[in-house]
Amino acid sequence: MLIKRSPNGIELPFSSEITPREVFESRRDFIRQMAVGSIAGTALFEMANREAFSQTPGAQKLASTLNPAYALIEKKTAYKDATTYNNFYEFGTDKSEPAMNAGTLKPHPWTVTIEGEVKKPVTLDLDALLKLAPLEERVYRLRCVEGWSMVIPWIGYSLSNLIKKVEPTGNAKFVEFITLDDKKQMPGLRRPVLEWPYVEGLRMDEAMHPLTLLSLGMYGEVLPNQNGAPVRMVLPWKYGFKSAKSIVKIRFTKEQPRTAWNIAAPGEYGFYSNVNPDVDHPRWSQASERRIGEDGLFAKKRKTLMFNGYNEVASLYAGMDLKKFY
Ligand SMILES: Nc1nc2c(c(=O)[nH]1)N[C@H]1C(S)=C(S)[C@@H](COP(=O)(O)O)O[C@H]1N2
Ligand SMILES: [Mo]
Repeated sequence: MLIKRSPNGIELPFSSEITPREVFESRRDFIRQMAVGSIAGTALFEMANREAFSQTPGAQKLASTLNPAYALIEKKTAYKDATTYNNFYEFGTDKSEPAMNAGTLKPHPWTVTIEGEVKKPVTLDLDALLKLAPLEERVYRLRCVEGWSMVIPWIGYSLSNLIKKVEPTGNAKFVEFITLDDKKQMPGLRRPVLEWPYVEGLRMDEAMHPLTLLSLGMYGEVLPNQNGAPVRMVLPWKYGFKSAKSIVKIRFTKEQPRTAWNIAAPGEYGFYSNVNPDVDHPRWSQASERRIGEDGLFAKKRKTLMFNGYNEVASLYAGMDLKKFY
């Protein structure tokens, strides 16, 4: 991986290299694609897709019901890729580091404190979070600002379920998501890569949108540590960094929250950060992406879609200049 220095001197990753492992896996995928293409059978597609489900031995299963309204019909990213190619800077800045280092995270016991502009502030433990609303499986596309994407079967429910329970006051205009800040559990916090803790935020109407997922699991199991155990956000129409992991606090505010990446490089990462192929990152194009698992000599880049293909959110931004509010 190349490390590029941003104007303010912070090291930012720049993903472009194809690793030997990726080349090897792409060959396997290529052979599989040939087979699917020549026989063109649904059964074969299903067989190939089932390979995505080889989870962590001994991990806790999490029952859920597939929500057909959010079941993207695209080949799911292999579990192996989704759990070994991660951005989670609290465990290191290399894609492979979270999987190697996140064993020190203790995802239970765990509590999430909901505070700020709400009539009913509360601290919920994991059990309360799991029981707050029926668990759904939703297959979402996740697009990283670095130019790659995955398709992941998440487990969780709309954040709106939780928001309604705490009864926001009329002053609540934004929601802030705050990640755990414990050097003992997260060795990466010792390095000043970002301003810690990792903080993200949404406007209230974005937070209330049914797509906005509070996630407690993926691939039929509780979240692996490297994917943000035990609870994280998943915002499929925004760049991946908006989806904060390992959340301990949700705060309702009057003012737009400061966010970790906006603080680090305001000219590169805005508050909204909606996936937008027409607004390039200052240092690279956002017009296309590579799907993890397809990166090979024969794999074509995919066109990035406005709002990552989730057009149902477009009305949230009616009348806004999305070049200005990037
Ligand atoms: N706390 C925290 N949350 C985070 C990050 C991080 O470094 N720290 N990285 C973000 C980025 S850049 C991406 S692309 C996604 C990756 O999620 P995944 O590893 O589950 O695919 O997590 C996001 N959430
Ligand atoms: Mo990302």
